[in-house]
Amino acid sequence: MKKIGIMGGTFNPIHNAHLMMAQAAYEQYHLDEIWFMPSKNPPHKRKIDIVSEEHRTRMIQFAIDTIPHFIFSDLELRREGITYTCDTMKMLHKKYPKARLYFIIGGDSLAEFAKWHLPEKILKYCTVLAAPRGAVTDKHIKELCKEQGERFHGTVLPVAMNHISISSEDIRTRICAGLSVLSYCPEPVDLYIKLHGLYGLKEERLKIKNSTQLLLKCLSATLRPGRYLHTLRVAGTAASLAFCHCRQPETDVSRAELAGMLHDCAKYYTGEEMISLCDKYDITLSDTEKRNTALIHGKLGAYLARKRYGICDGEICSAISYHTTGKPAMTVLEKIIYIADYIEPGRKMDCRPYPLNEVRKESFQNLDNALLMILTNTVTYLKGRTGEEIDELTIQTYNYYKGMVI
Ligand code: DGI
Ligand code: FE
Ligand code: FE
Repeated sequence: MKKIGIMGGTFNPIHNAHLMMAQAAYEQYHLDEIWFMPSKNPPHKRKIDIVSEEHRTRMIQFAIDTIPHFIFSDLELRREGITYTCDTMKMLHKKYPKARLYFIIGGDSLAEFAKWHLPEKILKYCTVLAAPRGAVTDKHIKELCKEQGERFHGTVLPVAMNHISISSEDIRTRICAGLSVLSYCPEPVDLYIKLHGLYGLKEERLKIKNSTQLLLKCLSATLRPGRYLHTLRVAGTAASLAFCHCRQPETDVSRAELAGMLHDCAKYYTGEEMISLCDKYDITLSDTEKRNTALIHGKLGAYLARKRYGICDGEICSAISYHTTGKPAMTVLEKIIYIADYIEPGRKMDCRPYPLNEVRKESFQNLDNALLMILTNTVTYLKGRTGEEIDELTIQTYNYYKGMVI
């Protein structure tokens, strides 16, 4: 029988005490998995600063990505209206009748259990595991578990762990006061907060200039793991193409590498977020871009490269900006990024009419020929997809290179 532990909460933001509590419950009760299940933002405005569901989701994912038995669950985020724990537990019980459910909470929450919505119903579907937290110390926790279990006719068991005084509220207060939270939450979460100026922090605080290591840390704290690995491969491929085609390999190889690393740096935002960020930063979007938000991440990425990562090299920024559509009369660096994105070794797609390996070979012979092969493939692919709108710039680029290559 599979034993699933559920960690609920706002995770505003997730921190090390959440992770330690989950791990302690996992070990002591031999659980198979722990599901981190953030709750929805309340529809009415509240006093405390709850950041968007997307931000909270991504911070949780970065905190647990490398731990195989910690799993992200968007079950509560996807549900309509107010979500009560008792309903979530009932739903899980119905969906997974063979699993045993454990709901993991802090002792401070257990002390308030009577105020929860239908505590008896919660205990009907799951066992509550409570860890020392807040005013409820390791000395009190056993007694409190027994008391609440008897009162609400269910099983409430203690999780033994050292009392850790980290809370999301502490973190928000420290950030607002400009203090470090590095020992309070995993490093990627700390970086994510800084990069997005969450909890009252000024976004401008983080200026990164040419420090590759820090840049990579920031990218891996914002991009999903697969996308991050893709950007590393594009950077490597772009560097190789620069070796092959650039006149000044000493400088151009590292510029190509940097542009490759950053080309998808805005790719993690949802379409809605991208539209609202472009509005905020005065980036003009065409109607086609508003309808097909997959086209926006180049423009927004170029903005982030400049403002967030301090890249002043205009050609690197324009290579990022045009990497999805291309544009007529591209510079060598712009071509290299466009091509590297398509041919990087992780790409496995079935390309027509030009197979990927042919495009790869041609890329190291003649950039314009390779470009036309990719554009032909892309236009063919987009035409074959019903309802897919081809961007005006993609068409212009295709026509331009079709006219150029004999
Ligand atoms: O960001 P990547 O996935 O690495 O690659 P990309 O920047 O080339 O983006 C690929 C996406 O962009 C893919 O979903 C297809 C889409 N795309 C590219 N050109 C056009 C396009 N979508 C539309 N609607 N029109 C285009 O002209
Ligand atoms: Fe892209
Ligand atoms: Fe890409």
